[in-house]
Amino acid sequence: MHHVTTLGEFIVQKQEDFPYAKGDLTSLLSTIRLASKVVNREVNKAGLVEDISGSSGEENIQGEDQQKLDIYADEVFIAAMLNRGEVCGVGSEENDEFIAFDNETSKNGRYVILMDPLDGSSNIDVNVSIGTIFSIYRRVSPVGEKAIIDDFLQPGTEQIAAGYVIYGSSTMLVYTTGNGVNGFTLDPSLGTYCLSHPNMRFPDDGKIYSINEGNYIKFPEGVKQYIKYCQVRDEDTNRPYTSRYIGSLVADYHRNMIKGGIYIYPTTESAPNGKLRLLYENNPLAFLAEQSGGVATDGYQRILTIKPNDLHQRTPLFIGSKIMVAKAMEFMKEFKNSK
Ligand code: P6P
Repeated sequence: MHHVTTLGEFIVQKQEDFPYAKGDLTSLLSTIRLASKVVNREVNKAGLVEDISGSSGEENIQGEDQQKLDIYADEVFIAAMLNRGEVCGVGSEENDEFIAFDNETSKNGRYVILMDPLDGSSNIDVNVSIGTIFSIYRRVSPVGEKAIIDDFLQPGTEQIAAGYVIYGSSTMLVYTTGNGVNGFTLDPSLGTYCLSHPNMRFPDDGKIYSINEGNYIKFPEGVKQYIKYCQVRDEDTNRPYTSRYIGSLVADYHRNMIKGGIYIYPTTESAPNGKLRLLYENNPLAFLAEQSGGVATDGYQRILTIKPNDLHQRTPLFIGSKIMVAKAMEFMKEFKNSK
C-alpha cells in the first residue's frame, strides 16, 4: 500500500516554512481540520435530521435567510477556535460584529480568523455542494489584549493562510499558507484528510465561464461584452465557451481551479457593489487563486490590495484562469464609461 500523506503529517512537514510560528499556526490549521469534520458530519445528514435542515427563520446582517446549518457551522468553528488559544478573535459572515475572545489564553492568541462558515447554504435542501471559506491573519493589536476591529480590516495581502472545505461528492479541504495550494480529500472510513491534489495549479486558460446571467440586463457593459465574447464561435480561441453556474461559490471556484475557467459576480441592480463579501469570500479565494497561478480582481484592481473599511464590505469578483480574467478586464476597461 503506497504511503498516503495525511493533512496532519503535511501540516507538520510544512511547519518549517514558518520558523517564527512556534507551532501555533500548525495547531490552528489542525483546529480547522477538526471543526470541518464536525460540520461535515451534520451536512451529510441534512435532510435526514429535521432539526438541522431548512431555514432558521432568522436573517443575517446580509439580509439573507439563515439556514439552521449556517448557524450550526458558525457555532462549531467559533467554539473550536475559542478552546484552542491561538486565536484572539473571529469575524464571520453570519455575525453582525466580530467576536473578541475575552479569556486570558485567547487574548494571548496571535491570529484572527475571518470566515464564511457555510457558503451556498441555500443549496443544502437540494443536495448541491456547499463550502466553508476561511482566512487567517496575524493580529495587529498588542498580544494580551482583546482583538480590535483593525485586526480584521487588513488587506488580503496580509493573509498568512486561507482555504475552503467543499462538502460535495467527497469532502475536500484545500488551503494555502503562501507556498502553493494543496488539496486533501476526507477518507470517511478513516475520518482522515489525505493529500489527493498536491500543488494545485489554476490552468492559464479555460473554456468555462460562471455567471448568473439572470442579472444580465443590469450588468456593466463590459460584462455584457465579455459574455458575448464567450459565446462567439472562434476555433483559434476554443470558443464558444461553456456556461457552468452552480450558484455555490466554492463549488464553482473549485471546478474552475481544476478544469480552468472564470467566475464573475459583477455589480447588479440588487447588488450595486457586488454580492460577495471581500473579507469572507473574495480575499481567501483570491489568495488561493494567486497561489495556484490564477488571478482575482474586482474587474479593475487586484482583490488582495483592496483596503477594507467595513467588516461586511462587498466587491465585485472576477476570479480564475489568468488569460480569461485578463480578457474580461480588457472589456471592463474598454466599456468602463458605457451605460
Ligand atoms: P446568486 C451563495 O449565496 C453565494 O454567496 C455564492 O455561494 C454563490 O456563488 C452566489 O451567492 C449565488 O448568488 O445571486 O447568483 O444566486
